[in-house]
Amino acid sequence: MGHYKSNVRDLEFNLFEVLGVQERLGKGVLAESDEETARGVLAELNKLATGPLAESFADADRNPPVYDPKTFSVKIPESFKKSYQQLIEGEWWRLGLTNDLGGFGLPPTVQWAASELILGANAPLFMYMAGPNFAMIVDKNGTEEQKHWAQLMIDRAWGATMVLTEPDAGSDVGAGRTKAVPQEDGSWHIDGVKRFITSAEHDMSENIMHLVLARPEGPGIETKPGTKGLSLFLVPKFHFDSKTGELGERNGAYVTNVEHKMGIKASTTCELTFGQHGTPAKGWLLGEVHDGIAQMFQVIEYARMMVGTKAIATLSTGYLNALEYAKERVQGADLPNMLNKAAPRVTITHHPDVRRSLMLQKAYAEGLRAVYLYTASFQDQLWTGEGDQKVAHGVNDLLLPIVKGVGSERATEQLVQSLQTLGGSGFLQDYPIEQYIRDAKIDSLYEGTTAIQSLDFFFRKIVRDKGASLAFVAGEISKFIESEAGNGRLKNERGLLKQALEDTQGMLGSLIGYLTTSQEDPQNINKVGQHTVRLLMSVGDLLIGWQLLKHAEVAIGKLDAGATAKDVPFYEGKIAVASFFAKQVLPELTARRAIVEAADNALMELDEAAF
Ligand code: ST9
Ligand code: FAD
Repeated sequence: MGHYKSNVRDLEFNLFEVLGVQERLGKGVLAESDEETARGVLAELNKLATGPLAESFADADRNPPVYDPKTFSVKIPESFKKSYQQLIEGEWWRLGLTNDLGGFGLPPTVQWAASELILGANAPLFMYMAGPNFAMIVDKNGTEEQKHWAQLMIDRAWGATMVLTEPDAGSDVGAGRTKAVPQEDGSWHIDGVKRFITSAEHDMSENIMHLVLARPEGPGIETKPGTKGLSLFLVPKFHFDSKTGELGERNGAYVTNVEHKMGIKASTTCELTFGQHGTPAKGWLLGEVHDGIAQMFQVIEYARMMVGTKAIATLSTGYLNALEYAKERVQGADLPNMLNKAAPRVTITHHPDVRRSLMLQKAYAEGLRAVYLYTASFQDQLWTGEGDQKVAHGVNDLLLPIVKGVGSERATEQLVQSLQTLGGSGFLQDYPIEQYIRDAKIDSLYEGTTAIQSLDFFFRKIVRDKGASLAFVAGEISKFIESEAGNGRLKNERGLLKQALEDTQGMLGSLIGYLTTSQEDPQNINKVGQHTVRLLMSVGDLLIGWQLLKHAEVAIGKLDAGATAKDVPFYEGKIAVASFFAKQVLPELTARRAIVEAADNALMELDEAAF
């Protein structure tokens, strides 16, 4: 058996028993698919993920890609290439494409559920497949000629990258100095050094299209500081025939270093140097507008969803590995027999603390899965054009920093608990969890750190939105609280959810208050900045608590209607985990609210020397 333990049953529960995705299928842009197609895709991909994709997971970690500075090239390990080939040959890169570009005609909920399987089995494989998806953004924003390039990127399975970061411009993308100078032939010469660029060099595709943010400079061009002065350029590794895609000369964008990392070692993280090795790095402005940051955010939104889903996928397999171990490992006696030295030894699942930890891992794995799929259900509406598009847009935007920020933070934290379940054995490379921890840590760093997600959540997704999307979601939670959900059996839990909602609203109210008073005392905004991550994590817990209870409601209905023997433990688990989370996690929000309400600026007034 490979390392990857998927949870297709829970994916299907979310899609078909909770979200009712099947009702969307068979119409409009989804005319070609039905429930059977969607289940079929999950089943087929699950076979691939647990088999050939998972196979190179450990090998590519122990024998990572090798960089040759003489040729600026990278050799990817053979085992990993073999896994990648399976994805390409199966045309799985079509999954995320729109119909006109050759997609499978499945909605984002199903796309993300399917993506979880690849991301959980071997995430770098997914990241190398960026070409077709990024081509969609080229198609959306490009000139007529560039739309054809997008098709070439898809047809020829080119790789692609998103190129923002520089040594002095990480979170602060607007500090980027890479420049672009216009040429007479309509192209631009890109000049500068980018760092930490994922997949910028490898030997698995004939070409790589770099999507590069650079600052245009030249006669008649107004240079603006910050992100608003950046434009997006298409910079191919090899020049190509504009019609056929046939490769020409090497372009002057070279990978000049590949980083040695803690995890996701199979994924190349590259320094990418433009125009400094004797050959100009030619780029083409995407579309005809200098609106690079807005265009790049179309890529970033997709990538943030991917990073959150990756983290959650890893947590889920970490939990299931821990669970399997715990069911087998015999150690110690039952606590009630602790004084009887001759008492029978039991499996560790008998120990209350192991149960507590396993249930918490389950709560975050399944609760976060519910949150990312709930988020994707709004992307479904945008994909099909059904429903209130403004609401769908706003709620998707609101929830992305939760999926990415909370997903990655809780995954890292709970994966450490999965390892703990295995005792000393968890520390060994005989088990996958140590690699899961190393591979998942990046998720709270790239695509915007957690602090950046929390600032985005508060300032852009709540304040700038005037609370509209948040009010929509809070309204849905309130409806659930006031309903008879659970047929009388979730009454206490709905009460706990009500308190959690009030506590979160209390936290938010305090932060809005500090923001408002910062107009008179600018230092008050630092009180906001101290607590935005706390708010993000708390809203995350609120949403997880709510989603788990919604699942419990469905499970109660299924049990009452007479579920099959095979399904009974699954549904009972749903009720148990929801109740556990409501009783053991949601009450923590009351204390967090008190902390936010009592905020002061002592931390900010402290001299740096005292740290
Ligand atoms: C990175 C990549 O880390 C890591 C992994 C890559 C993996 C790639 C592979 C992907 C996978 C694909 C595979 C597909 C395969 C499919 C197969 C299927 C099976 N939303 O607030 P302002 C815009 S990359 C939307 O003033 P500052 C907006 O245009 C590096 N737009 O910001 C706005 O203008 P306006 C990632 C947003 O103070 C403008 O920006 N690096 C949003 O100038 C300015 O906004 C980062 O993420 C948003 N949420 O700059 C950087 N926010 O206001 C993190 C802003 O007029 N830093 N815009 O609308 C930040 O995000 C900063 O907050 C900042 C601040 C840079 C935005
Ligand atoms: P910094 O911005 O220096 O942050 C350091 C610390 O300060 C963090 O804890 C951060 O939260 C905090 N901080 C910074 N600013 C603020 C603020 N305003 N408020 C509060 N806290 C703040 N980039 C690409 O362009 N393309 C890629 O493909 C890509 N892939 C990557 C792959 C890997 C493996 C890695 C490690 C990075 C990758 N990156 C990529 C870069 C990544 O997006 C950045 O590392 C990330 O955005 C953080 O920037 P930084 O490392 O410079 O950290």
